[in-house]
Amino acid sequence: MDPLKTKFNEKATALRTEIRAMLKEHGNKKFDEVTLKQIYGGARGIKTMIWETSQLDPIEGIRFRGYSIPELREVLPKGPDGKEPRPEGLFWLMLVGEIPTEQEVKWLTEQWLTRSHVPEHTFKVLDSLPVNTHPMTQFSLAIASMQTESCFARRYDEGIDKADYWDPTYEDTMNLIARLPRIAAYIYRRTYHNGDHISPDVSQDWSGNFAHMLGIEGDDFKNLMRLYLTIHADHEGGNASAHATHLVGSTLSDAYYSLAGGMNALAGPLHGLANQEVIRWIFKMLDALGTKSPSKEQIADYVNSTLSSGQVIPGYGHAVLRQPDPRFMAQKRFAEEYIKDDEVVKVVWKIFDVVPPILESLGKVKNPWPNVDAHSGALLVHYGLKEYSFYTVLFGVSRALGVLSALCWSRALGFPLERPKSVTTEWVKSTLAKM
Ligand code: FAM
Repeated sequence: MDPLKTKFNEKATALRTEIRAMLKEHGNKKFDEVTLKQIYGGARGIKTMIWETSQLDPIEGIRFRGYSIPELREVLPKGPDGKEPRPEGLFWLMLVGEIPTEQEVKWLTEQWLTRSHVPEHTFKVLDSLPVNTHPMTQFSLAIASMQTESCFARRYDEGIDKADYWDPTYEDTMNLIARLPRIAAYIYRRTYHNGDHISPDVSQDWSGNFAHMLGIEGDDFKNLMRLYLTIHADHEGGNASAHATHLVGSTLSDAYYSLAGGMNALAGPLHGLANQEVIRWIFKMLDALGTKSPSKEQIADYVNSTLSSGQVIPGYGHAVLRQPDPRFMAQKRFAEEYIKDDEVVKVVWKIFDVVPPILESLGKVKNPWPNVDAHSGALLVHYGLKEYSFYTVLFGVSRALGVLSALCWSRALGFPLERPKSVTTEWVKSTLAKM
């Protein structure tokens, strides 16, 4: 018996019935209007998708099933030393909308362990790539290569009933998430540690085992991984990795294809790749200034020179948020508690003082505050994970929890193929002429 699957099915059946009735009664009510600016402006803010697992408020930041990040830290079951939340618990919450018990989270950890076997050919695919292939390319290819194992694709071939799509999607989701730490660690060790791989430690939780396979021991790094893998998991449905996963999935491509699509979106510098860009930018700045402890004036000069060469300040700004990102604040809190004297961390905090007023003074940046990526690099570097081109893979392992639980909901609620309308500028001009 799979208690999570049973619970999910119960919740999904009830919500499906509720939505059907709601659509029957209110299906033609208006919920939004679209301006020309939004049509040309990346569809910012247009309400056009259902995403059950989390919702983003511009000021408060993300809430997962109603819980803010500080609240999650209180209520989710924690790692062995009781300090940081276990991402397994967040997955449970996102999938069924309930805070799991310690027992339920333990069950999930064990489930993922039993499902964690990576097919041999995936390692062969990875080993066939040049070792300097970007880790995100490796990650995306490894995920796609496991599509051979998709329960959904097999059941679809066999002629599955539409009403049951959610079931093999759930199985794919569980199997895929279970394998990601092994794949990510394999990529890390082959790329930066001469292929000196570390076997899983089945006595540990999902994050602890991941830290172990990366080759970074110590309880504090395991705690950092628990926090990191929790806070990066979901950011409602419109962000590029979530939306890409959703779009690919809406064609009934299985979880492997869908997640690979989402990871390709995460690999862009305006999205998940910003975490590598931030630390690269900081190290370039320290090099250029010739100091490990620059003054605020020196940082301000460097920020201005970055801006005047037409580049963005990585880790700052957001398409939705209009306050410091609570995910940034959660990492700052972690740094204050665990490593407050770290030199790079202190630089990150100085940048936090310096950058917002400068971006604000440009008069066009809608959010001058730091986002999730502004802090993570400094924490990782502290514990020895210095190879920053790997950072987006860590983000991806976490993001899979949100986008795949949302994919289960999309199949359970019977969401159709996504197909928004596009128009040409010619059409816009002729429509404007008639207005
Ligand atoms: N540095 C310099 N200029 C910035 C900026 C920044 N950090 N953030 C925004 N702007 C500029 C932006 O390029 C645009 O300029 P133009 O009109 O000349 O094209 C203008 O301000 C208005 O942009 P916006 O409406 O405030 O932001 P968008 O919604 O278009 O874009 C971001 C949002 C995140 C892509 C943008 O803030 C950015 O490029 N930030 C730096 C990259 C980054 O940190 N990305 C990670 C985002 C993170 F949350 C994630 O997805 N992991």
